[in-house]
Amino acid sequence: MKKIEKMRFVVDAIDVIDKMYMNGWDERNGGNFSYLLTEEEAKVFQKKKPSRVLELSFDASYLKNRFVLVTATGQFFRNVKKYPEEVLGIAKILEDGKHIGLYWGFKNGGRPTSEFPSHLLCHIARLKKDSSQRVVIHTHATYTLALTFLLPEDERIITRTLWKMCTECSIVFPEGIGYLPWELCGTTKIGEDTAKKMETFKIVLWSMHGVYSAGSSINEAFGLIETVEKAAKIYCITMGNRQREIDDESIKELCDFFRVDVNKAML
Ligand code: 2HA
Ligand code: ZN
Repeated sequence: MKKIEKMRFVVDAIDVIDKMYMNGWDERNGGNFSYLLTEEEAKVFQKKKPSRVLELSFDASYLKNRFVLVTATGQFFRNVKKYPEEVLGIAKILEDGKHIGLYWGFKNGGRPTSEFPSHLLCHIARLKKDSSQRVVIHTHATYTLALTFLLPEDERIITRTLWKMCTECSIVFPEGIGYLPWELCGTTKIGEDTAKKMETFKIVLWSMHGVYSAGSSINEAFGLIETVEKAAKIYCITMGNRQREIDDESIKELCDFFRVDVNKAML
């Protein structure tokens, strides 16, 4: 049998987690990641028994019998290449939706990230919209985080500001960007609030903390954060000195040409 850490989805997860660390986004144990396995990928684990069973603080029965690759609580992204079985693990949401079984990783008594409620609740919200959605990433992307100190707490203003910084933004996230005012992290409540935003947006800012993104693949979820981070960086480095920005007419023209359904409420 192929070693679990050599399976392609694990290799891709390790690669993107390391990349986020190298980007300077995930200091210490900052950030977390989750990926729902396909049926094919889950086959390896189907007949196995979990090494441990843990209780969940919320109902995840919508995801019952699904396997998820997720970062472990307290672990540092910096170590993912060297110690994948400590930084990552694979869990199954059990039949009752209230427990998970652990199948791989979570070495030395590890357990899923403190933000597991946000991850699973976001997966549920996104899956209800689109059955291809499988990845949720939380990271402390530097300029994106900085943006939450600079702009009013208004999704329309934040969305428009980003759309106007890079030509590709309105095409990559035409529904706009969600925003949550500061609240305590690691709770089921912030998970529910983030998931509510994910009913509309694929990307949600957590004020003075970081960002959550969802996608149908690791490339999509990560690419979305990269795009927002680039726009936030352009906003920050041109602050006080901008001679122009992309206007509303150009945004409409772009969305027409590339046939994307732009969120009219943001225009
Ligand atoms: O797990 O980023 O939001 C570390 C965090 C919590
Ligand atoms: Zn965080």
